[in-house]
Amino acid sequence: MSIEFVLLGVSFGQAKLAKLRRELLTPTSKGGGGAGEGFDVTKSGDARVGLVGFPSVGKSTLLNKLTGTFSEVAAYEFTTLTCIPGVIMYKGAKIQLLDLPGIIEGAKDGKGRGRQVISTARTCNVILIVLDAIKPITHKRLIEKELEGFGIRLNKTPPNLTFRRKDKGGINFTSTVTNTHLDLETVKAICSEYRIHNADVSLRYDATADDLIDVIEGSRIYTPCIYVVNKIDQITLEELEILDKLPHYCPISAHLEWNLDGLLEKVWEYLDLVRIYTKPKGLNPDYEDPVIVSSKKKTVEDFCNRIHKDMVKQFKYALVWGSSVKHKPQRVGKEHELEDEDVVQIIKKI
Ligand SMILES: Nc1nc2c(ncn2[C@@H]2O[C@H](COP(=O)(O)OP(=O)(O)OP(=O)(O)O)[C@@H](O)[C@H]2O)c(=O)[nH]1
Ligand SMILES: [Mg+2]
Repeated sequence: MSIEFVLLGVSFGQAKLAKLRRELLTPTSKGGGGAGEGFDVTKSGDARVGLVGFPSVGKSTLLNKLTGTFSEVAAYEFTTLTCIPGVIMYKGAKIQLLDLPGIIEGAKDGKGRGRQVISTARTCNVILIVLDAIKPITHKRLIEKELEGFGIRLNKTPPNLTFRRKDKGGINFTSTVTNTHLDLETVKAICSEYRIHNADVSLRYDATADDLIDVIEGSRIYTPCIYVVNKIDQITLEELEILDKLPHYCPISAHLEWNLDGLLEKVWEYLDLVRIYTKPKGLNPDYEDPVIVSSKKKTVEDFCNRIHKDMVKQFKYALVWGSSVKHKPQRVGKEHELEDEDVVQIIKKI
């Protein structure tokens, strides 16, 4: 009995906290504060990658080395005061890299330019959390907390659970697996915190209270993240080996340009982009300038839309060469899913 009460207490607390966080993010009056507003930098290219970290970890140095763009570098903190975009051309894709001001603890609650930085991070396809190899590794968790508090979920997939509001019938809880975190009482407690008294909740895995809160609140963003540990020129080989155990990690020295190729390869992997080569009728495919689509939206229709918004209206069928098809070429419709490095020829209606 007492254990149940403790559990209930935890979930009450979590739900309350989550609600508080949301209220913090909601602007209190129109035009006031500008909460949730990022920096005014236009999205361009095929994907956007953001550099997030404490001051002086080497974000600007990294932007300069990777993109050739100039962003001021200095030994003092808060050198960068706004968002500076640069461009990386990689495997035919144009990747926008954003240098951002350093954030501090409490950034999500409005300290420094934190909110603007994190709002901009929300618009990125991949986030690079830059850490200083000579600073405590606990900094990793501090930065994660700031991003999480702003609704960004790092290297996570959306919770596989259904939450449906109803008009009546109370709270209904079903699960296809054994749950160690949630039971009917906890689910009811969380729902009541949001003044929800009628809903169906069904789980297909061992979800936590936080997972349920994420789904109830919505507006979560699921972003792949790489922990870039910079300044490895300052540590010993033994220390590097310990760092090596971190998941999603990439060691570099921006200043000495160590392992920047390794970092780009990892960024490419986490962006999970698909390159499609176009083949005009009677000509060779254009291998220099692929059309880039995301691996989540890679149908022939998505490909057409990347070229021109009206293209799909004239679409009759497509000929495809590559790993998504058996025959070379194969005739496909606009629902067909393409794979990396496929060659496509669009046949239009006459
Ligand atoms: N030893 C070493 N120093 C580095 C490296 N990268 C950057 N630095 C130094 O670290 C200091 C801070 O670098 P910046 O690139 O300005 O850092 P930042 O993260 O952009 O800092 P803010 O804009 O203040 O947030 C500078 O003195 C750099 O020369 C590296 O790989 N090794
Ligand atoms: Mg900087």
